[in-house]
Amino acid sequence: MARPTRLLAAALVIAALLAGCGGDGSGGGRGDALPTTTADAASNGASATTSTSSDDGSAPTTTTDTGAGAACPDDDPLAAATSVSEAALDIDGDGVDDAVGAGQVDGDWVLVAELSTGGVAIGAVSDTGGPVAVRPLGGAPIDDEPGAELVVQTGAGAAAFLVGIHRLDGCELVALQLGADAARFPVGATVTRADGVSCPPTGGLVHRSAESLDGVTFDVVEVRYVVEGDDLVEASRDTATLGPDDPGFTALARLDCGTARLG
Ligand SMILES: [Ca+2]
Repeated sequence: MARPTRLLAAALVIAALLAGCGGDGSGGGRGDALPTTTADAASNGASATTSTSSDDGSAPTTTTDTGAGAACPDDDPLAAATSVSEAALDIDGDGVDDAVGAGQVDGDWVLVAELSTGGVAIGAVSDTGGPVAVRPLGGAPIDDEPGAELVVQTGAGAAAFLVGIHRLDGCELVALQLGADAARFPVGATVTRADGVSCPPTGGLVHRSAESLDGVTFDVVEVRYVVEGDDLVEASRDTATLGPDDPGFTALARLDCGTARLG
């Protein structure tokens, strides 16, 4: 049986984790402490982008999957949106930050990236959780295409935020899928549970899920995903048992994806 003093210590540790991830249990109030993430810059280096141009008449047209912002429309649907929030992130991979925004248009959450290579890319967040505004948080390179993937806050609960990932595909900001649904990962902690997400420099995405019976020692499952098309595919799965003195314990509930910041 766990002694009360150990439970108190565990509660203090979890409180520290919550402060570190910006979640205070109030469901995503703005201005909370930011996570202490230290990740590499989101840009993965400049990559020349090619604007498609048509020759006279019959030249075959070639389209690229990413980065061809010049081929995208200029209309910005956020011009008429409410609850707009913004972030800067190099999504098209030319080494220059793009202006990313999220807002509500006729009740639907819309993502927009004004690409430095020209034009506007648009996406949607259709599956939200909790009464919290959808927000672009920044991001990191996750797939093997040029540019960073966008981490989006898609909801929040009592002790955790929900984050999803969008990638640029042509002129669309497509939500990465996990199984049949858009991927959504919790980030946060209670006394007996912690969830965190990392974007390793080598690419892919890691979700840590930790549970505890006594609030002191946590059984951790760490799943690494890689991107195949628009899908997150499990590449490896590791388990560990961590206590407060183990390296990595205080990172269990963090969001550690490039420039992405909760709060
Ligand atoms: Ca850019």
